[in-house]
Amino acid sequence: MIVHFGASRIELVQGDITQQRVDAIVNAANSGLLGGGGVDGAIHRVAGPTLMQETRMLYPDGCPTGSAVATTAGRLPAKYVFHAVGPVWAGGEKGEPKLLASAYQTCLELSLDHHCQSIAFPAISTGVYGYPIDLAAETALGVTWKFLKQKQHPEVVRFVLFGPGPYGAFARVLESLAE
Ligand code: AR6
Repeated sequence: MIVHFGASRIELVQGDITQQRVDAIVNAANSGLLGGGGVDGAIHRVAGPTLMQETRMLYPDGCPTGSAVATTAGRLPAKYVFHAVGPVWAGGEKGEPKLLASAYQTCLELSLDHHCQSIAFPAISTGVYGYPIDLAAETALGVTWKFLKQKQHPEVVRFVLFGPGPYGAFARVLESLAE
């Protein structure tokens, strides 16, 4: 599914984020930037060891929840990896929506700082961190919608959803925003 925004567009695809040919891909990291399973494991596996060397060297104190930091992308077919730290879902009353929104917002700002024309996001926090996919889709797409309306940049914001369930959840929200 593609929704156009003047010079920009939001794309939803099903697939593996490590295979995306975009300027920046976003990792769903932990605040220690220590690597792990899910998207994080897949990204580090494909990128190779330079990714971890770089995060250790540049960000020895990690990255706070609700923020993101940039590295190069090793062997991935992208220029940058933005390591974003989403919140662990704890019922929704612990500031999770705000933290998730700010993780996405920081990545979109990093894409401007690094002159990226295209960025690909996974559904941050919706795996190990347990964030309900429908609510995560509302936040992810809401932040992106507002950002593109204001900045008309980057040209492509792609959400790479892992399977039909997450894709359907994002598609329902994007359809309602585009109405
Ligand atoms: N491409 C796209 N999406 C994927 C892929 C992939 N290759 N693999 C999984 N997903 P998760 P979190 C989906 O658990 O919830 C790690 O251990 C997955 O189905 O990767 O933010 C980190 O080190 C889900 O919808 O990230 C942290 O400790 C979404 O990506 C912790 O997990 C996010 O799932 C972060 O947890």
